[in-house]
Amino acid sequence: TRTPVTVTVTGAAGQIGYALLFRIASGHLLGADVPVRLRLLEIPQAVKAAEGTAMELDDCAFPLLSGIDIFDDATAAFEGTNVALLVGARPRTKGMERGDLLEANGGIFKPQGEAINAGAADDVKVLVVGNPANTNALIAQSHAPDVPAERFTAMTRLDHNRALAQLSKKAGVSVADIKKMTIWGNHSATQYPDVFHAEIGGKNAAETVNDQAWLENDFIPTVAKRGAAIIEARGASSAASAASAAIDHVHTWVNGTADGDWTSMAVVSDGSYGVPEGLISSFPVTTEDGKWEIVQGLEIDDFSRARIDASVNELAEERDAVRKLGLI
Ligand code: NAX
Repeated sequence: TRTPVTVTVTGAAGQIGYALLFRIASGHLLGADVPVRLRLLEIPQAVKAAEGTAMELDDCAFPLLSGIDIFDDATAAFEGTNVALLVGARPRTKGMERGDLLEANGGIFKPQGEAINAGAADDVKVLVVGNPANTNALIAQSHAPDVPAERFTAMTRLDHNRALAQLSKKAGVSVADIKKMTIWGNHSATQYPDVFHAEIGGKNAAETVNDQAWLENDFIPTVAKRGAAIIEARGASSAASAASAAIDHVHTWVNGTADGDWTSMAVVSDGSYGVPEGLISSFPVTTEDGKWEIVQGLEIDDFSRARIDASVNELAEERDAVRKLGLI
């Protein structure tokens, strides 16, 4: 039998954690033949709730789940970690300025980056879900100098999946018929969901839909503001869909993208498409053998250029702000 893969989940007692852990333990993260060992990290006040979730995980009798440990200390939680899912974060509360938000999250992601650097497995892969996800990933990455920068990623797969769903409805096709969707930039309202390179049944999606007004006034804002619409409808933020996207992100990273398709991941920029080197920005990426690569050579027209630049500028501002705060 295979050696279990160690997966650390932070914010394990939160609502995404609750939707995520059962899918990891049932084999959806890494595959139906890969045993997992869970390490859960929470703040001390939420450890008891995490213990409750662990009791339920026990009660599922998942054959692939080979153990669960719960921690309130990051150094211990990331010991030997192969896959780190950083979900816990400090939400923005009323009256909180952006600087306060970045600072509060720096207090979480700096020590977690240090802990990953100190104790994670050599092959560690990190996905940051907690917002502001791209910049939190940048903070963690900059405190893990011994871990290759490309192992730190942030989640835009939920935005990618939302874009697939919207386009499939508009075009009256299954999401499975759509390939090469792209989310560019920041996981925020400035993100740019790009259908100009997407394909529906092998044909260009933008040409197939041929409705620029829908694209500008419906598709892009609907995808970018979907998080707020879910809160409005559900009275709570996206949880099961966010967990599902996190599963997809890691599964694709580990198992590879299909031929003729790609996915969206926020990854450290090498300067591709004019995105400043070092920013953790969403790109079209292919994956193979546990490694990602930014898709090269796509033509970017003025419409797309302006939107990519706006989102990337926001990322640069966030980076400058956390630099000023001494967080990177
Ligand atoms: P919850 O507030 O339900 O859960 C967060 C959990 O994190 C809490 O249990 C809290 O105790 C824990 N936590 C706080 N600080 C911690 C620390 N230092 N170490 C370990 N655990 C800690 O939030 P939930 O709805 O689960 O959302 C989690 C994060 O995901 C939020 O930051 C949210 O904004 C973000 N999201 C990101 C998305 C994305 O696409 N990238 C989409 C969904 C979601 O909004």
